[in-house]
Amino acid sequence: MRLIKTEDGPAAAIIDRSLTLELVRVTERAAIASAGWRGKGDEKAADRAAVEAMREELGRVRISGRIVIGEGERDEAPMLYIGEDVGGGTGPEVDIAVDPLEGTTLCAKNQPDSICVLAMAERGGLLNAPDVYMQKIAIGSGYPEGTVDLDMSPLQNIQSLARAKGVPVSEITASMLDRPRHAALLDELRSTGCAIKLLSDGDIAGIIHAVNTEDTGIDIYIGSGGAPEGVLAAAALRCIGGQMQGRLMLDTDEKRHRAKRMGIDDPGRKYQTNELASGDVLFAATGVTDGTLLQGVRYKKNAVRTSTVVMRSWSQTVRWITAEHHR
Ligand code: VTB
Repeated sequence: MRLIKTEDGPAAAIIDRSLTLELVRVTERAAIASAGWRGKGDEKAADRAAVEAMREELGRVRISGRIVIGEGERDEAPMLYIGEDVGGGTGPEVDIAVDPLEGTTLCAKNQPDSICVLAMAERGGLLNAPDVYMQKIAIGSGYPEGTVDLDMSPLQNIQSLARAKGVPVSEITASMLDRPRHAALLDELRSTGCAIKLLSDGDIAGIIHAVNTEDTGIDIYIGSGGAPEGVLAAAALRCIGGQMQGRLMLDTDEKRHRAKRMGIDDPGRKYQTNELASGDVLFAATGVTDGTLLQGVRYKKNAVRTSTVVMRSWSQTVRWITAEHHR
């Protein structure tokens, strides 16, 4: 992955850079814990292991952290629930978004791109998104602003992207989650003649892949996935560049009320990358299963090896860290 300057330029470095390595410890620990459940067909156990490990390790980090994207609301999640205070309690006040095990099904089936993910931002920097679907669209950097837009049709988006890239539509590859709710979108995309990569799960990795076209061959991510995953993907894009838009799908009164309680006044708002994750942002992900983004946890005789990517928006540094943890 190349180092790309984001359009809005670096924000002030509010978060101490030494925290980047602390975050790596947290996602590494969660990945090792959930890897024990890889390929064992038990999604819940894999997720629980990641959550417990992540929470324990976060407790050692010198931050006054608050979970804004987590395992759910207080009454539905015992740990890493929205609003929970995490961290050692001293140090900077930061907001934390976690997906302790992104792609629980991928982990349970030992399929590619199950990852443990965490983002940190200065207080107020991450959209407090309810656990609803979000419409998402993302492309790499280097295209004019507005090349794609959630308010354009899939056909218009693909044609506009192909024009901007200078290739025929048939040479564009889009990726999206393979879901029945995407049937109409899939038909429309097929009618454009572009290629489509269907993902069984994991749209954080899916969006990162779409902005990293040179390595993956994927030009655009499109479709709906979890809103929490949308905020985490935006945090990564603040560090590596690319354009993303997201819009919460608040199609019932219950969802609109839930969003309002979380401070969302305009249910139809279209968010840009830097409105989903603003200011100084750190992002870390460790591979659980082998994937295109990261290698999974590997067991060796006396050690366990992990692969992590950690990024920082202020410097736009992207570090790939392979670690050997002695047993
Ligand atoms: C995505 C994907 C996740 O949920 O956000 C998706 O990133 C959205 O929900 O890995 P549906 O599964 O209902 O489409 C996951 O697939 C699983 O949490």
